[in-house]
Amino acid sequence: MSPEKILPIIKGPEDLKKLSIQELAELATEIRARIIETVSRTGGHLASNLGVVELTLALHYVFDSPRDKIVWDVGHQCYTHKLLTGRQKEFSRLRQFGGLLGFPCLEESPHDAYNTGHASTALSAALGLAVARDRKGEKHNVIAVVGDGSLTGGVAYEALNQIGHLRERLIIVLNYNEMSISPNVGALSRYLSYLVSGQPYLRIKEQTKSVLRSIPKLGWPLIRAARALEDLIKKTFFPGVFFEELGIKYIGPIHGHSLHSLIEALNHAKNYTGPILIHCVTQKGKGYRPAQLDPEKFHSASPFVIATGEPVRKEDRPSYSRIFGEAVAELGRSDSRIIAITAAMTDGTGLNRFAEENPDRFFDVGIAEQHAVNFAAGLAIAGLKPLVAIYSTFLQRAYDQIFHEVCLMDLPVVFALDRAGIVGEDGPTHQGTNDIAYLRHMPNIILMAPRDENELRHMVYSAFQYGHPVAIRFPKGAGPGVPLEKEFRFIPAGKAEVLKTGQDLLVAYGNMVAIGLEVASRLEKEGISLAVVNARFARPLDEILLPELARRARLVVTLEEGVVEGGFGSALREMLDRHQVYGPAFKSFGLPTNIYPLGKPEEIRKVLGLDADTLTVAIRDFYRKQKLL
Ligand SMILES: Cc1ncc(C[n+]2csc(CCOP(=O)(O)OP(=O)(O)O)c2C)c(N)n1
Repeated sequence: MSPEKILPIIKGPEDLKKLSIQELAELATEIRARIIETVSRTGGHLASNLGVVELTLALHYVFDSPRDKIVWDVGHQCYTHKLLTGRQKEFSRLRQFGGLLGFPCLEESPHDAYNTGHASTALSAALGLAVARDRKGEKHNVIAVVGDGSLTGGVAYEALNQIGHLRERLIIVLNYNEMSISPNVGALSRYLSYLVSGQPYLRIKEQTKSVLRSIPKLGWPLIRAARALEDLIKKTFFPGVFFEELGIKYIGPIHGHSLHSLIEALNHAKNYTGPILIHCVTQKGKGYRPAQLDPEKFHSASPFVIATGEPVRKEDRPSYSRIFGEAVAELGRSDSRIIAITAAMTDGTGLNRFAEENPDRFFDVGIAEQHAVNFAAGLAIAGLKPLVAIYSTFLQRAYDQIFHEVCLMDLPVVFALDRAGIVGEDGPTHQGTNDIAYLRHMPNIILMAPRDENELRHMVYSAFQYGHPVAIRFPKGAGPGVPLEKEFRFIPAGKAEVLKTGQDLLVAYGNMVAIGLEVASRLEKEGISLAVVNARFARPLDEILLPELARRARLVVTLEEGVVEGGFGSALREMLDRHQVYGPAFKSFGLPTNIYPLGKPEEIRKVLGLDADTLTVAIRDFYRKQKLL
């Protein structure tokens, strides 16, 4: 890496304004090198960040942050922004325990105008900021930066609807790179790509102009007729007519890596008195060949070798996502009613195999979780077997659809909640810790969580048999690496399994079963005897086995990697209450509802007390407090 000359002297955005365009371009090169070097160590959203270096420089060159407010949609592309706003030193600890968040963070800097992590929210938030500004008589600019992928989310259209209606002064920068995580999908995406690739209006306009120029003396009627013709052409072909019709001025498409074009367009937008959208064309992964060639792989990369782009560490065990995806593909081969749906996460959810084998039975609906669930309900009511694979944190979006479209009608939709539990380096917006609580009270739903990847396969198989809404939650990363049984096995709904006998009772859910076994075996050596039950289901619970074991126990503990409030432990407690089992002392170990520290899952687990060491101590203490030791 050649030594940085300009970046170290940029202490804040004001320092940018002293630079020439040439120096800004050199700074862009230094920033790219810094981002590549850092992310190669820490992992992170490489391709998206490399794509917006010039755009971010131009934004900070033209506007005055923090007075002017820049709202980043998703926020995963904010690394250059962080480097330009006084966080260069901390940047080396990006996404690390105690380090810098990879998303905007109000607590980190006044330059972060709004916290994001989930997609499609920037337009609504920016409109709120713009309306507040005007009502308070302030004068600053509000700029929303939104990707074409994020523009597939329904909430973005709800915002556009109100933006065009209110016509407040607001700048929207559409960062168009043809990619969501995978290539972008949908009719609007096709329209945007048409604007960029065809640009028929520009050609026709030039032709019209040259025809008009070639007529020597035009009278006003002819000029008016020519203008009307131009308007007609504009209406038919004008780039951005969609936005213009909504009442949002459109500029573009412009070259998103040309500092000159960006600065010119942003300056123009700054002086505009209503809502205006600048359509910038950028390239994901720009400046790093492996990321340019495979932007999907480098959307969110784990640490890699810069020279080759290859990951530093190759997982020796397959991820839960992969095992899940293979099970779905296998089941799809013998049941043509299975339809798989993803909300812009084909690869992440492991559905790529099914998608390749069944292109007509696979749907990427864009970043549209609510629609995905509603769409699945339509398929289910018509007799098909839809599977909706969405990360736990993003399914939160579709709460009402799960309730109103699926559960109330008791439709057999299978939800696969990947990244359930502690997710790690992406920070608080991405933790999948709420799903047990937000699903547990839904009518008719069956909730389950496998203790390992083998059980996941059986759960996927069983889920399609129940004939009710089903949600299977499983964690990020690899399972314990147990051998996989070839034949699928049916697990009756609500059937728990005893893994170890003992006097008192430990009931664990999902990935906490392995930790529960470890803790129980350590405590056994101290004379503490705990039966360990793999609950498998949070709903319905095993109404026979669990009350029976609890009745005999002096103490019951539950383990879950989810929020305790409204979680699995609460479910068991309510069930014991229903069965009038009041004898044993009861304690739930799980997660708090407040914001989690940043770091690797194992670091977060330790801080929050869900690792085997801390749990061993905590359960021993519980025995002591109950005077059972
Ligand atoms: C509600 C929600 N669903 C899914 C995601 C996962 N996700 C993160 S970034 C991204 C793609 C965003 O594409 P785009 O806005 O075009 O930004 P780009 O990375 O292409 O710059 C997706 C699907 C998310 N953050 N939020």
